[in-house]
Amino acid sequence: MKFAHISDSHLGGWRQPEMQLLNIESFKKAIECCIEEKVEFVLFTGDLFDSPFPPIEILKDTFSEFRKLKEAGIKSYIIAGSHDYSVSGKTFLDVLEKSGFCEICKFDENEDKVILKPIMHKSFYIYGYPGKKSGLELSSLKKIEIIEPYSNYFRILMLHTTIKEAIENIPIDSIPLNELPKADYYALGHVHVNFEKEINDKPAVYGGPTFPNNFKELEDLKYGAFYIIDVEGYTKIIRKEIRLKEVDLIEVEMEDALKGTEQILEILKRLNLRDRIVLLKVFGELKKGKLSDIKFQEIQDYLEKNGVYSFLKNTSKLEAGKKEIEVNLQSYEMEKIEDVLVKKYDKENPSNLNKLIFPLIESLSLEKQEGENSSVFESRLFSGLNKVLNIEL
Ligand SMILES: [Mn+2]
Repeated sequence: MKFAHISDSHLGGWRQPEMQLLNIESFKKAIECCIEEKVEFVLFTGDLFDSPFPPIEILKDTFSEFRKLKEAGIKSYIIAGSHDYSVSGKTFLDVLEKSGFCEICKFDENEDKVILKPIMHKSFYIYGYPGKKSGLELSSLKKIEIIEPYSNYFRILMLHTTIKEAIENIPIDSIPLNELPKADYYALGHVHVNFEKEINDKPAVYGGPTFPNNFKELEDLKYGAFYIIDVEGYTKIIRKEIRLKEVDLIEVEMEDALKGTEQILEILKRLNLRDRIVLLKVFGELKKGKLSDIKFQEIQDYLEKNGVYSFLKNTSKLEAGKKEIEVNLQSYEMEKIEDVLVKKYDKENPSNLNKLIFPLIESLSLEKQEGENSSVFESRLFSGLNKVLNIEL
């Protein structure tokens, strides 16, 4: 008997339309594979959606995928994640459940304890507790109890949180697995890493993401993934990579921004990047020119003409030389003025937080799209902000 574990799909995530498409296509691929493999059921361990109120187009696609599972006789069991959780308790996961496409894990919670109620599926007992914003689920997880199954049943514990074993020494709030009820399979979501480990002989697996969520994740993970778990005899964990497009990371060290465009184009011209995702990372300390001297639009036009699927850039490790502070404020370009003022401020008031100023300005300059309602826009805005501030993983 097999089941599948899908996590952190963040449907509706990504600002670039072609990346949003790839995100949903990756999810569809995972569902298609679950049907081909004839799994018993699929576990969704949170952040199915990127926000509690996803756009209609995303909902249409998602519902149609859940319908395919249902028509194939495959059950879907689900918990909310930190992104699709809402304080009011109302999310689109409830709509999915009410329309008969999935079952959300239930529990009783009071001040002293949290009792997880099992979903029983043949010889499986499936328990789950949702993730919340900013790791607020951790205090509840410390007081979890489960309604025990009959002895031979296979126990699955679904959680959307950070376990200590997955982050090692990074100072983030987390919970060690041995503080949780015993399970035969820990189906985890939240941290976007490639993590599968046996802890006390039992597998603990972060199931996602089904597609990387940002530049950094594309760089680290390249592709999305999900898992199939075969419990015939012994428990076998099979990682299924979802490779729809190849990813190329191009790193350019730069000293002279005035020659930057040329320098980058020269490198790109040597490569065949047709239909690939190009990640351009420019780093170094500028001795001449400034960031705005690099003509990224020209680079993008070149890549588009050569059939690149998507072009993403990251210049956060490109530091401006000291000269730049001298830029004349008489040049009325807004970006330049901001740049000068922020650098001046940073010099007078050094703080690590100053690094957040530009990412925050960029993130806050998000515009409401046509037909997008305020709550969707707001959650898109906040989700971007959270990423900048590293509130969510
Ligand atoms: Mn996530």
